[in-house]
Amino acid sequence: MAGFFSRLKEGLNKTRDNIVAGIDAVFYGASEIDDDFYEELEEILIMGDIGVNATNDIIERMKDEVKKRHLRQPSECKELLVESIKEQMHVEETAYDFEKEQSVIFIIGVNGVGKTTSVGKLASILKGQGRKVLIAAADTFRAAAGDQLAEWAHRAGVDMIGGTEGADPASVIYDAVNAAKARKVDVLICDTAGRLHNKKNLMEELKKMNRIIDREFPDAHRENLIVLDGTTGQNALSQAREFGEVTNLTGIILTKMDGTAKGGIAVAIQSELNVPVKYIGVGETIEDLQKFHADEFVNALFDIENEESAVAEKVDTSESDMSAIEKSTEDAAENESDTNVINEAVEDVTEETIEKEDDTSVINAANDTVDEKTDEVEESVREEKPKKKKWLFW
Ligand SMILES: Nc1nc2c(ncn2[C@@H]2O[C@H](COP(=O)(O)OP(=O)(O)O)[C@@H](O)[C@H]2O)c(=O)[nH]1
Ligand SMILES: [Mg+2]
Repeated sequence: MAGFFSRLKEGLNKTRDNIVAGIDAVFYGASEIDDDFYEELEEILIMGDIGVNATNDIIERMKDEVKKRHLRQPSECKELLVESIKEQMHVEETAYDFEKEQSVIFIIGVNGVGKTTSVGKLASILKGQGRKVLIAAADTFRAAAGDQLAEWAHRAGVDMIGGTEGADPASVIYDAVNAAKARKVDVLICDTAGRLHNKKNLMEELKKMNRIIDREFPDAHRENLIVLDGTTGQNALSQAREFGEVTNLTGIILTKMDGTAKGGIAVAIQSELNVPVKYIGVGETIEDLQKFHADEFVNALFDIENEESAVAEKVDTSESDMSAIEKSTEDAAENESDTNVINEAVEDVTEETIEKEDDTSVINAANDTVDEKTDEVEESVREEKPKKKKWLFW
């Protein structure tokens, strides 16, 4: 989880440079909250691919809050921005009900966006949750597509139903749905083609596959996820609209969020389409898909450390923290030797008390040593208390 947060943060470097530097200039450059301030902010957000709808919502909300809270300084608005993006992108926990129920996940999207890869990653996540997963290779258009998915099935450790090249994709779906029922599979994930001989053909084929699932498996929870490539910016929106005409989209998998400067598209997609981003991909390996968490995403985007990542990343990377850990280990060792000194002093006192019962001055001196050492130990223990979490508003 924390490792994923580091990858997400690193992946969003370019987006952060693209959007956040500009936003900073507005928040810290403007002298007052006036029309110019709002206009400049609006321009930066739209240029950062956040989209017209989301930008308007953000600005309107900011205006309201500025009035309500009697804010005067432009810099005070930054937190409002962060909060309103988080709110806009919040995904309800019920959006993931399909993970727990008997469901069919239909994966669609144009060529090369990362469908097959995401099917593999998702199969691995669900298998990890103890679900029985089956995947269907309904991209029979390209010869290599079935082999590529078989490789992912192998990596994820799940079964696959496929068809030969050129086979009718709807018949693969038919077989897979019936195999899923017969084998009492929890989740069937269907990979599909991104391109057929022409677009109309593809859309008709998708409708047909949908009808087969509806007819053959009416009780299954249906989840239709469109895969969109985060690097394509606004194009992703038009793809989603087109596929939305033939399939009832229930969620989005946003891939390639590593290394894009257009990560702001995640905000636009959610607000323009009113379909939640449910997963994001930040790399090509099997671990690089994660549920979308608005707080985590916005914190990564705005470089705000959150609790889990702060703990893990400190241990992970920070050299100064490593030396702090070493130092506290040394301190602990010292404390131990201090404790020995105390014990020795106590033993000395006891022996001497027995030997010279009337020699109170020796006892007092030894007691002083004990008190001193106890103070020192307590002091060093106090210094070792963990530091409070830190919020980095840049
Ligand atoms: N960097 C990166 N590459 C990805 C991600 N998801 C998929 N890819 C790559 O995108 C390419 C196309 O993926 P593929 O799953 O075959 O796309 P499909 O045509 O939609 O099935 C492959 O080289 C993948 O490794 C991601 O989240 N990040
Ligand atoms: Mg594919």
